[in-house]
Amino acid sequence: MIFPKDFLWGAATASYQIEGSDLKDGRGECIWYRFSHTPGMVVNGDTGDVACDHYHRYREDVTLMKELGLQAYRFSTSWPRVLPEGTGKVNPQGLDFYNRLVDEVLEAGIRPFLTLYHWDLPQALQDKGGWENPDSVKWFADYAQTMVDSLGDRVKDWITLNEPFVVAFVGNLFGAHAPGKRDARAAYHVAHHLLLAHGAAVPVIRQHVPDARVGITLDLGYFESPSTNEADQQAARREDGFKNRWFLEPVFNGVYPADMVAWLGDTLQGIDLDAVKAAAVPIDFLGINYYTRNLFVEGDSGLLRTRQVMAESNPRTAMGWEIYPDGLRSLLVRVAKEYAPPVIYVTENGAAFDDPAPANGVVDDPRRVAYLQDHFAAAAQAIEQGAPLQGYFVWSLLDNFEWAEGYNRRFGIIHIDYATQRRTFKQSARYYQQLIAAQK
Ligand code: IFM
Repeated sequence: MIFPKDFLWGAATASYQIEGSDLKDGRGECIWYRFSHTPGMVVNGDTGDVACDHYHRYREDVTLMKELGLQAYRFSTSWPRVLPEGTGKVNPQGLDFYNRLVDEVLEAGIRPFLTLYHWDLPQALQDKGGWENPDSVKWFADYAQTMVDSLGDRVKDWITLNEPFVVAFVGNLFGAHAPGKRDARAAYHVAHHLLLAHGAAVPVIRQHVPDARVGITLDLGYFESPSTNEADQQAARREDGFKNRWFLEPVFNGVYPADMVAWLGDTLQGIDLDAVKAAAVPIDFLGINYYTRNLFVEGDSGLLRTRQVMAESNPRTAMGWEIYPDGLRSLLVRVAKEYAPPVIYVTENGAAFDDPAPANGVVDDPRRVAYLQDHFAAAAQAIEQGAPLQGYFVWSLLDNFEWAEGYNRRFGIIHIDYATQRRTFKQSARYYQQLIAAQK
């Protein structure tokens, strides 16, 4: 595997998934606090109340990052920890935490990549309609300003949103994530305001941090149909429109994909579709999160009239996701060709497996090692084929709160014993450590 000399090797986390200390030190309630405390929403009734206790153990965690040899660390800030009501009065203890974290990361020689929104919307704003409310665009831009004012002198890599698809559709159409709605119209309004919020925040960041590099992270899928039947091919194309092009087209071209607009018809009622041109602000990089391939054929019900089918031959992760590294290669090359982002980072890639308990100071996770190896190789091929890929963030640094799956799914390269909060390197962490050292 050959990577460019200055390729960045990193790992990623997100605030609600690791920090814990919800409602402590002035932090306001977030939608995931409310959702996870609602019976039946998360497996085992798990919540992010304690998670990895990173809020108190961040120093130890940064030491582990340093030991791994990480060159970059992607994390997110919790909006309600900084602005408990979402707007207005700042919580100084919240800002202080992120200041200390950033200093610690820099001190370790690691480049911080800060994501402003990784799903923990202040509940106070959800009570006003959340992302369905057009005011959310301004709320987000103001929050961005608070963060750049405080950290912009040291943080130079900024990501506005993580996975707006999941925020809009898993949270508001499928109801599996906070705020738990099942309403297609609401979901498309949410997606629209997220795109406008991204467009509004980028100039705010640039204005306050002239040397900032700013991007957005999209979870892009690799969609195919196993059949050559025209209707099935169209079904896969619709899924691509739903998940990929609904965000790629606005961010790069300032328009919604015409085929999807025609398909969705009335569902989009009330949205000023032209306004999405405001999402097409120049960005310095595109973050791509890739995990799996999805196969679709024509179906007879649902908004998109598609039906997912399984590829029986390939192994799956504990999430039930097909392991398909070539989808990453293909996606990177396609996005480079069709949208020409100046730089791409894989801002998340990794896998959940049912790991054994630590034994003799290590966790044996050969399937995660193989998963990473194969996806790194696919990324190297994509670079050879012209993708401007300049860095890779493994998801995740630590086992953590996997949203509706709670602590039942482990994505970390570092194992967390939740009873003792003890951290143990998995074999995959050792593999990654050696790879980074060798690449250096
Ligand atoms: O844990 C999540 C992360 O928060 C967003 N991307 C996908 C990961 C695995 O499901």
